[in-house]
Amino acid sequence: MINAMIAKAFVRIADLLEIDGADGFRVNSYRRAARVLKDTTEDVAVLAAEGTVTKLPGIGKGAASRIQQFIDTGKIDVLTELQAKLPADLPRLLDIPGLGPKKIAAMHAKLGVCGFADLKRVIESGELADLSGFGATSVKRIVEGMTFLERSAGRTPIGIAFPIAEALLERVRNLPGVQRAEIAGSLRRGKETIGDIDLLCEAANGAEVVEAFTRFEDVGRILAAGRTKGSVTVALEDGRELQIDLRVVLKESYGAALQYFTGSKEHNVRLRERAVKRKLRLNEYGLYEGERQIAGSREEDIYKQLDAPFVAPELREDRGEFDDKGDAPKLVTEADIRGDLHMHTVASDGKHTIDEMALAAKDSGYKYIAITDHSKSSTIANGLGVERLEKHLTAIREADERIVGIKIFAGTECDILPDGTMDYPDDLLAKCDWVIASIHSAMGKGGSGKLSPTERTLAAIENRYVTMIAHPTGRLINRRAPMEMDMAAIVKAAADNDTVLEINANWQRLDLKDVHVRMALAAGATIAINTDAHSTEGIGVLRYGIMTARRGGATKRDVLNCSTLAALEKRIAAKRA
Ligand code: DGT
Ligand code: CA
Ligand code: CA
Ligand code: ZN
Repeated sequence: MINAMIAKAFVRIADLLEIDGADGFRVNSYRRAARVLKDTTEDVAVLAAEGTVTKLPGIGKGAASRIQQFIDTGKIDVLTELQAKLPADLPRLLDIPGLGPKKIAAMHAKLGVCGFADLKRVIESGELADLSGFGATSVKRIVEGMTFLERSAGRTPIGIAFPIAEALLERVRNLPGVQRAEIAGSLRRGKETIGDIDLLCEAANGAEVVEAFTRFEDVGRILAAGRTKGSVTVALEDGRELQIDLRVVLKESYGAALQYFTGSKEHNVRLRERAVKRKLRLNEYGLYEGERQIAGSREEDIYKQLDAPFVAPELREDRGEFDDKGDAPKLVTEADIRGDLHMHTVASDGKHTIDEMALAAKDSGYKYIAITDHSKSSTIANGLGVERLEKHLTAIREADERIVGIKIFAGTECDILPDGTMDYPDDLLAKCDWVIASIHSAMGKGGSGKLSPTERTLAAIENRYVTMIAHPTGRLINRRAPMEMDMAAIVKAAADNDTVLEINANWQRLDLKDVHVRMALAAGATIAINTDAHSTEGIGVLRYGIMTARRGGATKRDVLNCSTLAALEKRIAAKRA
């Protein structure tokens, strides 16, 4: 649907208007219209064709004409004019976490800041801290935001890169002469963000394959095109470019090349050391004893000939993957998952009903789900007050009666408040089958009498009705740094109190992240891999959570939602007893 694109353009207009110092009423009308467009289930293109867009709340004649303009031309004049009017670098400051349009407007108007270079200058000179509305703490937060942005710059979240890579892979596989093809690089290792996409294929006619690859539609620029390698770019929705490398190799080198280009570089260094120790030579063409190739066509053979267990791609980070003497761990797979314990519906900020979510989950082969809408303090997410929650629990249980073949737990995603208490009283939590606790507000450090995120989380972990902590560190990949937390204390408390820690599979979160999963498992805590789906399509992000779990070394025994319904029910009861 075009709704999301128009909503994005409206948010952009609101941001730029605000930077430009426009009056608040005008700014807010764009923001409100954007929210309405995002929330409505009706296709705005259809409404526009019928001439009924203004029926939507908050969409007046002006907004309607801008929507029409976008549908007709893909552009909106107001936006084009604002972009021309403001210094080109100025809106980019919006990418800095913790820096909004109001502050940017002030530094532009009062200090003449036009972009990153100016911002750095007024920070160093102290002018920014002296500006009214800023101060030392606020400047410190901006500096942290800039550092965070620099570190994440240029890396693409896996959830954006993976679908692009899969579509290209499919087309490479269909090219004449191509025998087999796979995704390599950091994407095959399931890293949360990737620098570029690496594809590998086997074919004898390399030059032709590369040539055809560079002519795929969607290709932006061609960076290189030879007999064994092609590099191109594709444009991303946010205007950035993503690089794709395709390597073409012969049959006898395919496995060695797959191993080499999967990386990581650090893992490859360790593997090559093993080869050297055995007086062998390893490169992207094969494993050699003198001039004789002893492995190359199949990736497994490389590891076997080096007396190493086959290391799953997700573990190839030189984090001790060669230390285990016995068999490699049997990492969790998507097929092991039997249910989803974190899902939203239209009752709070989801798009689909209880029945729609349950049926979609059942179609995916799930045996159980938990419906967990937001609690009352999450007002922007339309969180449920006490009465609405009680009604909702009844509705979920009715749906559970009605729909056969899948168990639907009546749950809640309850906010952990700034004072460490839960957003609902214990007697209400006791009425839920499944209680998720999570932090959605006041994510700063705490201090001066306020509780820290660690203290709040520990309080929730110790609550006997809380079964799971969702997205424990609160980060948003490339957008918001994690809360500062004592993860060692949290994983230990989770293990001690039988409270589950979530891997939120949403690719913007992936929280817990890989190294935290490792810590949690080492401490003896149980994890769950959930989608936090806000729509039936949201169920599809599970794969990213699985890759993160595998990077953390998780087997199906470590993952609560791999257990049977009976075992799950026993576990929930045990914590409450
Ligand atoms: P990225 O793209 O930054 O997310 O990370 P990777 O791991 O995909 O790195 P990339 O695309 O530069 O190279 C793909 C793989 O190729 C890398 O994981 C290992 C291998 N490789 C590339 N250059 C070297 C190198 O100089 N030495 C070794 N040992 N391996 C390399
Ligand atoms: Ca790469
Ligand atoms: Ca690459
Ligand atoms: Zn949620």
